[in-house]
Amino acid sequence: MRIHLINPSDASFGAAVITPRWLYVLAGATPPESGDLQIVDETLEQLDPASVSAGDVVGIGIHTLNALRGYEVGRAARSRGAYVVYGGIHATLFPDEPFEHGGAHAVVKGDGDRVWGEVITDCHAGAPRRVYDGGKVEGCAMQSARWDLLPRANYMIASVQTLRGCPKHCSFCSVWRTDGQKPRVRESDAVIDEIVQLRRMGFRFVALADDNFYPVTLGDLRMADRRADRTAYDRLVGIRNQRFELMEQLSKLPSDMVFFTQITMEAAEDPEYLDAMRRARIRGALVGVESVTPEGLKDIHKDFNLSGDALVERLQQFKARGVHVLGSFIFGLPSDKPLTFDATAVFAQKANVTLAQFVMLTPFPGTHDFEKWEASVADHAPTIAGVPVTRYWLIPKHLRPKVYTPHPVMSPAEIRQRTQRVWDEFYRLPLVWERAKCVKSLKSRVAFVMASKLYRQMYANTGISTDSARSHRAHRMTRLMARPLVKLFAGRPMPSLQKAPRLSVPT
Ligand code: B12
Ligand code: SF4
Repeated sequence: MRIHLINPSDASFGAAVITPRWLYVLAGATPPESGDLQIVDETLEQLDPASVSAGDVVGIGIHTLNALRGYEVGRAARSRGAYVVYGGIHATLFPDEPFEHGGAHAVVKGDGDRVWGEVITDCHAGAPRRVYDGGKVEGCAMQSARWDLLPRANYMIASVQTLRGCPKHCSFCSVWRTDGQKPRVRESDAVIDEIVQLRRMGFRFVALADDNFYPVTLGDLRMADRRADRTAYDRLVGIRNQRFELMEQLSKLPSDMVFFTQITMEAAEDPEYLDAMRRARIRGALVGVESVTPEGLKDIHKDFNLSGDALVERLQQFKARGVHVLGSFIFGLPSDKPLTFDATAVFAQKANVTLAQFVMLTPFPGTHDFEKWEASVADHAPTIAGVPVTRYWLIPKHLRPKVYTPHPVMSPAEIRQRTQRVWDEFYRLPLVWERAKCVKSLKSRVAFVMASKLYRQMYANTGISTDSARSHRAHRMTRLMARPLVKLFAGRPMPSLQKAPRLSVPT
């Protein structure tokens, strides 16, 4: 009997940018006596259903946009007699759906770190429960990943989590609900152990795949400090100290390592924090700029962000302190106008962000935006292929709309076209080459240009470049670029790298 862990994807490229962490965390949570483990990341290659046999346990992790493919995989596995178990954010939010569409025997809600072993035991006994609640595992109990099982040659960047949860409550994001608003910080030693293991395997680039790397702001501290009861203040100071301790340990790792993460822009007010990030070689951070207008920020409950010149200044602070910004922008907010697109394109240049993504507002389940939208269409939601649009992830991909919420002044087609134009403008070759000056050697500049182009190919998902022949060409190009990029991103393996008490780097 075997255990299969499957990361579903419609598109496979032979190589991928970032390791899907959940696969290797669940591999770590799989009791060794459970049987052989087969890990399939469909962003590399599709599952061969013949590899699944009767009595096997098949774990499938789904987020909203790959749920439909996940259900297809689950039905195929069930028809071969396997036990089919779903987990991940989408299964957590819609625990009944995998039974209806994906041939599920069981669903795990929340974190799989602790509960996965129990699920396997129940399946082996022939009696899985319908729903398991894995809850929100505390930082000290989070499972480390089994990187020894990773096909090293297929990934550019590894992913390690240092905390889960985010204290904010942006209207388009579900993380603060599913992962909680209380940051759950992992122990630095566990994080560093994983990174040392990854460096031994030759990974130089590591994504710190946290929801928000800056969980305690100076404003939070000031507010807590005003209270007579010191509990909250002491807790926040404790979390802040843990962050500095982690960054101190990261700074002791080999000097060619590069980390990046996701962070709120409030970190720019905290030079001490940014300096610690630079010393830790956290060279890049995705910053959710979202909108360049105050009205846009209000639309999404992100009043803690800035707009206008203050925003430019804030983003430049990151760069001034050695942290490059991947600016993330959302188009299609209710207050957006045609001019907003041009203003955003100009802004991205002016703020000198190193990379950028321009996403179209998508009502993801579990968010305020989704609830508002679902309530607004109530029981008269239009249907496509028999599926109400409020369950858009169940609509076959080629029929799925790209814009869902009606906009007061623009049509969906206009939002898509304008968004695509901003992507195209930002990733024009001469501009990318100019931005590539942020790295020194010619090899690094070439890697930067290729990575920028690949990023654009993979994430400019406006539906315009993904139509027809252009989509096939883009797909082929991505496949061709992915392999050489893995090589360009790789570092020298350091099999004898040691940690503790202080890292000694072999010469
Ligand atoms: C890192 C990250 C990325 C990275 C890397 C993705 C990768 N290859 O791993 C990048 C930048 C590429 C990315 C891209 C996108 N992402 Co993303 N990403 C994340 C982030 C911050 C962390 C994911 C992670 O590694 N977590 C660590 C692992 C260990 O945790 P986990 O996945 O939650 O798994 C645990 C449980 O869910 C459970 N579990 C998971 N699977 C299974 C399966 C079984 C069988 C069981 C038992 C349990 C189980 O157990 C695990 C251990 O506890 C999450 C936020 C989050 N909190 O999850 C968003 C998140 C998953 N992303 C999100 C989105 C929207 C996207 C994009 C669509 C963004 C965009 N507009 O382009 C793209 C989609 C890419 C794609 N097609 O897959 C949303 C998904 C929302 C949703 N409802 O689906 C999230 C939740 C963020 C958010 N703001 O809401 N992402
Ligand atoms: S700051 Fe980021 S992770 Fe936190 S709620 Fe907002 S979008 Fe989500």
